[in-house]
Amino acid sequence: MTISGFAFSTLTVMPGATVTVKNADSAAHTVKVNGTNVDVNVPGGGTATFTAPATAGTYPLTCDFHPAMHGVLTVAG
Ligand SMILES: [Cu+2]
Repeated sequence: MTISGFAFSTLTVMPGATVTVKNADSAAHTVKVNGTNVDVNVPGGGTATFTAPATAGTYPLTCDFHPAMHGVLTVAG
């Protein structure tokens, strides 16, 4: 997954996959996977990883720092 221009790229992953997030912005972001306890900090110009949910579904993504940021993570069944 990439964060660029204060926007999350869309991504479909398998359950439990390790997801790498690359932040192309100079600002720090978080990836909060709503409905789970995942909320990782991604430094400006940096990367972070998290484990995708084990249950298939569509999970809204938000950023703690920028309430206007919304994305979607799809976990394939
Ligand atoms: Cu952000």
